[in-house]
Amino acid sequence: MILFYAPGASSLAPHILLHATGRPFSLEKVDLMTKRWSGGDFNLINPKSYVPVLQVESGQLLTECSVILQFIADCVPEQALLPPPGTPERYDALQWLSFLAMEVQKNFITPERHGGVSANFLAKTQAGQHATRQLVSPRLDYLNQQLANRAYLLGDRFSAADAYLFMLLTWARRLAIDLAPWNHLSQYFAKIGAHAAVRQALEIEGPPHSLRTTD
Ligand SMILES: N[C@@H](CCC(=O)N[C@@H](CS)C(=O)NCC(=O)O)C(=O)O
Repeated sequence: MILFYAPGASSLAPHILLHATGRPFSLEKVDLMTKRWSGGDFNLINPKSYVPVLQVESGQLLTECSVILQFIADCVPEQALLPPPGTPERYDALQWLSFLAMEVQKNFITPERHGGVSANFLAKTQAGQHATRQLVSPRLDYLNQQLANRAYLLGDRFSAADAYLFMLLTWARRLAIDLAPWNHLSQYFAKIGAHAAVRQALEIEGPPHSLRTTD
C-alpha cells in the first residue's frame, strides 16, 4: 500500500493507522502548493487535488479520509481497529467518522485561498483563524462531553476514529486553540499522542507548514 500524504495534513490520520497495523506500507510526499510528487503531477493521482490518497495492492486509488481509514482497519480485522462491518457497533463507528469528517474537519478547512490554492488548508489570517475557532468550538464541546466517560471514542480501546480525532486536534493546536478548557479532550489528546503509532507518524512527517498570519 502507498499513502500519498503532506506533513500535518489529514493524511496524518491514515498514516497513524497504518503504523498501528504493523503491516508494511510506503509513503509518497505531495507538495500541496505545486501539486507535485516524485512521480509528477499529483492531480493525475487524485483529480480532486487533495490528500490523503491510498493506493492499495490492486492498484485502486482510494480517496476520502474516512473511507481510507475503514479500508486500513478492515485489512487487519483481528486488530479490531474498527468493529466488524454490518454490526451495530460498526454503524456507531461510522457516525463518528462522518461527524469528524463533516462537522469537525470541514469546519477547520478555511475558505481562504492563497495564490489560488488552499494548500495552506488552515486559516492564515487572524480573521480566518477567529472564524475557524467559532465554528469548531461547539464541536469540541460535544467531543469533550462524550469523552467524559470513555477512554477512547469507541469505548475502551484505540480505533481508527482516534487516529482521525488526534489529527484534528493537532490542527487545533496549530491554530493556537487552547484545549485546556476542554479538560477531557486535552487529556485525551495527550494520551493518544503517547501511542507508538502516533509518535512514529509524527516523527516521519516532521513539522507541518507554518501558519503565518497575514493581517
Ligand atoms: N474530503 C477530503 C478532504 C481532504 C482535504 O481537505 N485535504 C487537504 C489537506 S487536509 C488538502 O489536501 N488540500 C489541498 C488543497 O485543497 O489544495 C477527505 O475527507 O479526505
